[in-house]
Amino acid sequence: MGKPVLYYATLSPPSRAVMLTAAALGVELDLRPINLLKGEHLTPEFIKMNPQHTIPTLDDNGVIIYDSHAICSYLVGKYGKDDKLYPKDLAKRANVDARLHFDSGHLFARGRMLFEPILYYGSTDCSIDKISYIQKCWDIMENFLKDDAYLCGNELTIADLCCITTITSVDEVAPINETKYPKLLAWINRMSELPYYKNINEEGAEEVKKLFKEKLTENKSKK
Ligand SMILES: N[C@@H](CCC(=O)N[C@@H](CS)C(=O)NCC(=O)O)C(=O)O
Repeated sequence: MGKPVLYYATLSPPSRAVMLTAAALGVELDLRPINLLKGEHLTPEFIKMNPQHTIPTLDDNGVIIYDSHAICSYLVGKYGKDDKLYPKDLAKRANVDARLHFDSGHLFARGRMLFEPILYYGSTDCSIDKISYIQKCWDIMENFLKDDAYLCGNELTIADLCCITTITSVDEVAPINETKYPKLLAWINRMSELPYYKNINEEGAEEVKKLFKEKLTENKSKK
């Protein structure tokens, strides 16, 4: 059996979430970079594999999975020595699933509404409405955290690994107020102390922030 192949980009938060999960599990991936700006995800071969043409896409010896959240839960089920990152207990699992859907449906979705038109379609729309819509997530996350270390209690789960990559990609354009969100900021610091965090998340998050600023300036200069 070969290593699971991951089609990814470091600037993609969901790709980094899968890489963090693999690192937490000690699973080695065969990493295949995809350049979204060059449209490498839109080739007929890629679309045949993933009709949604998104990264990350996993090919685990013929098992094709797309959507980072589905990939992360698959990796824990298939390669985890235990179920801590994605508990089998139904109530605990439902809680983790709820946070994963929060990432998909709220956090990442709102970030994407702001980022994608600027990165790919020449837009200059960095309106306060889009920014404050992202920041509404900070209220919700502050409440998720209660007095716990992680988003689903005191055990790290894939919900943390998925949300952290999104939040650290958008927190410059949608800043997190220190006074209003101390628990959220403490959680971000806690996540940044994971041994595999720096290599996998930090550079990619900086890369997407830089690209966002460059594209916004470039798009504005063309108007
Ligand atoms: N919910 C998906 C979102 C994946 C996604 O939208 N990825 C972006 C890059 S961050 C992408 O591939 N965009 C290209 C496209 O949608 O055509 C996941 O978690 O994997």
